[in-house]
Amino acid sequence: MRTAHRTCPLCEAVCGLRLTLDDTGHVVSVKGDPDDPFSRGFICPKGASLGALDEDPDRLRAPMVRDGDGRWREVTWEEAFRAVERGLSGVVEAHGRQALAIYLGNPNAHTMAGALYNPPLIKALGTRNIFSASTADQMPKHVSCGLMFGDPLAIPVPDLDRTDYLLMLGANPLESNGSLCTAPDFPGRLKALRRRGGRFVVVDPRRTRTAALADEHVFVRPGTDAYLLFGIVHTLFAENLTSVGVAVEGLERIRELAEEFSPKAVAEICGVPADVITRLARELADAPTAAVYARIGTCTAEFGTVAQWLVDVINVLTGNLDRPGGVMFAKTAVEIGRRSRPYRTGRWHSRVRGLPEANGELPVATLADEIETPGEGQVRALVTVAGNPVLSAPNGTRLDRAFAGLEFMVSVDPYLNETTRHAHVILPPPPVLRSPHYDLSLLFVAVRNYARFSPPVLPPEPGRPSEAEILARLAMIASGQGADADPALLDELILDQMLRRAVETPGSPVEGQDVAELRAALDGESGAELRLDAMLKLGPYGLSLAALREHPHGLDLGPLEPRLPEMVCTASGRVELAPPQLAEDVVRLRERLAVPPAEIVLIGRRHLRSNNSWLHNVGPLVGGSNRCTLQINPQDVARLGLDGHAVVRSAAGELTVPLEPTESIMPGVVSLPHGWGHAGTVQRVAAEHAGVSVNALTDESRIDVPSGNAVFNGVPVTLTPA
Ligand SMILES: Nc1nc2c(c(=O)[nH]1)N[C@H]1C(S)=C(S)[C@@H](COP(=O)(O)OP(=O)(O)OC[C@H]3O[C@@H](n4cnc5c(=O)[nH]c(N)nc54)[C@H](O)[C@@H]3O)O[C@H]1N2
Ligand SMILES: Nc1nc2c(c(=O)[nH]1)N[C@H]1C(S)=C(S)[C@@H](COP(=O)(O)OP(=O)(O)OC[C@H]3O[C@@H](n4cnc5c(=O)[nH]c(N)nc54)[C@H](O)[C@@H]3O)O[C@H]1N2
Ligand code: SF4
Ligand SMILES: [Mo]
Repeated sequence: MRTAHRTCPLCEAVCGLRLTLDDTGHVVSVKGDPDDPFSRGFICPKGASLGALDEDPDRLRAPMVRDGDGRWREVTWEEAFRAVERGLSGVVEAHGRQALAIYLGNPNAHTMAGALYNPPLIKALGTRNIFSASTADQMPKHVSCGLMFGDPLAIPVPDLDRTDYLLMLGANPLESNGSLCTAPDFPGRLKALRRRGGRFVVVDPRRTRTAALADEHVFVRPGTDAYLLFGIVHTLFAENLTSVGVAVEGLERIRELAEEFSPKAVAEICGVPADVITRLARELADAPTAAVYARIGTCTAEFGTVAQWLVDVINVLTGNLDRPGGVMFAKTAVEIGRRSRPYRTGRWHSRVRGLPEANGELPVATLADEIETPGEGQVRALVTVAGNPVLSAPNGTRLDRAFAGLEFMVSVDPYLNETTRHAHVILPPPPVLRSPHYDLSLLFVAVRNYARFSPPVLPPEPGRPSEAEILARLAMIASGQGADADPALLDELILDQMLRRAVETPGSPVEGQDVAELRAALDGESGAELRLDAMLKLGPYGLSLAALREHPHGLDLGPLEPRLPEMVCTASGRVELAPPQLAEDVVRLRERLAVPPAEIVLIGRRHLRSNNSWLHNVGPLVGGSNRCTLQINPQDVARLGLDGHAVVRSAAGELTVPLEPTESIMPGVVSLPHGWGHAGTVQRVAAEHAGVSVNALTDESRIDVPSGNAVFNGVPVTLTPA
């Protein structure tokens, strides 16, 4: 028996784990790591199942190729990469690079490989057809922060451990463990907030476990957070409650924009009494410190970007941006230089629907259009990395059909699933415990500054490439260097560029030094580790891989500290309270006020033991409360004469679903979790708990306009007896 320590890669909470393994490498137990200064021993059932997940017999262990007759065959890595080379180069030669597309899924945010090797892969593909789960998730926050602060990665997080008042909308961290707010043991931190006399208010159309823990729960009609938040902004101005503490632009303009959205004017559409909205505004202004935080329920909605913008407008107006106890910016150990050019969107547009690019991506809501619509630039080949858009994207049913018509598809994924079954080649990454780990993508939204490197717990399997190598080889194939090119060359090229830039940057810790000497001093077992070492050495704390290896439980880098004006890179140099692009979208918000609301709308749901679409093949995580049921208020069950099951119809499709009547959901709202609807027999456990895919109902034609984000919450539906 031996003990090993590692960060959990399954959700954004980055918990430290303590694993016990036997001498065959089998994981005997997984516990929370009590010595991790950030997570302090916290663990959830998913982390505890990491061993079972890695040892799942249905995980792919060798690359797979699908032959003309539709049969899958295990092949060698060399054969697989050559098949990719043939597939991609065939499409590029016949149709050019704009016929290529890539989709990056959520786990890329949790792997070093995803963070380090997707950027060169995207570059090598040379296409503008770049899609990811971000436009089914947090793109509204990137766009609002990009336009307000000048940088889409300048995302302030609630200072959870010090705030006196937390207003949380559209998030359920007791199930999700938090998002765009990296806070291991989020539940414990919320309880601590209340214990120290703070106040915690949750706004959600469902009385969730998080709402049950709060001082107050406010029911809101799905999709109407932007109105509610405008009602708060209106009140702050009307009652002279503003106390702006940072340099801003557009104060008068935001006051004007809020004028028509008085609490009285928005109460009906939100389903929230006007006096509650007024009181929330007063409480936020009166609290010694306060933070407004909004997540998936607010982002993946028709006015996601406007709502996310107003969240930070309120944080600014109440004097809470960039101060302890308010909302603050983390400083990661790998932050190298700040952005200098102000952010903008729409540098190019999608071919079919003309939707603007944001963060270099196009909305996943238009991926099917790009594949199905003939013409110059039609997508004919797709690369997916760690994604399952057939279950996770709006109108996944249509994507399912569209993928079947692709000329070539390659997926980097450990499973043969609803999406990867359309691939011609599947390249499986090694198990989690055979990969090194550092959270390059999550710590910039952590509630404390922190760093932790986890070396692989188990050695690599002979002859099996790491995920970093798989992605590097794909990049080299895409750039025309062929299936046999050495991935180390890509690392050397990137390291050389990184170091060269650093020695030429005035004020950098290595300004004027010799690139070759710096390169020789780098440490790491792989290209990915060498690159991490370089980033740590160039980063603001002057760390290194060696320094982090000395802290196997993680290194606490202290509480968040004020970071303005450094974080702001707008053209004005100030925080923009009323960016024209967002002010423009208020027109759409105003127009919507006049449209009668749908009788019943659909929202999503997450379960603690689930993780989007891909943990349903792990026995201990399915069954019990983690089931694909439609939550519905008993009043609606009676009114519609339903019993047992119902047929749910939307503009996009229809499903028959089992009902779960519960008082915890508002009348007029129904909730179905996403990530279900498992097809096929390769994932044996998941097949027994197949469920249905809510994204057969979500409508890809409706998006949040400024960000192009999918609308998953507030989807109009009708219900009839099954
Ligand atoms: N209706 C509705 N739809 C939603 C949402 C919702 O709330 N409601 N939420 C949205 C959100 S927030 C997100 S992030 C998206 C997620 O959308 P996706 O990322 O497309 O979907 P996942 O289910 O996370 O799929 C992850 C895939 O990665 C694979 N995988 C797991 N680990 C690894 C790894 O280490 N390497 C590689 N290469 N592959 C790996 C899994 O097998 C799986 O195929 O779904 C969105 N869809
Ligand atoms: N256990 C588990 N953990 C996860 C995941 C998972 O699938 N399972 N997925 C991970 C991912 S990819 C992400 S992005 C995060 C997401 O983390 P969270 O943002 O916390 O996501 P949810 O748990 O879906 O909570 C969203 C809440 O919004 C509410 N809601 C729906 N519509 C509205 C609305 O219009 N207004 C308001 N105010 N509320 C609304 C829903 O009822 C729900 O309670 O979770 C991550 N962690
Ligand atoms: S909360 Fe998230 S990071 Fe922590 S153990 Fe659970 S899945 Fe892993
Ligand atoms: Mo997500």
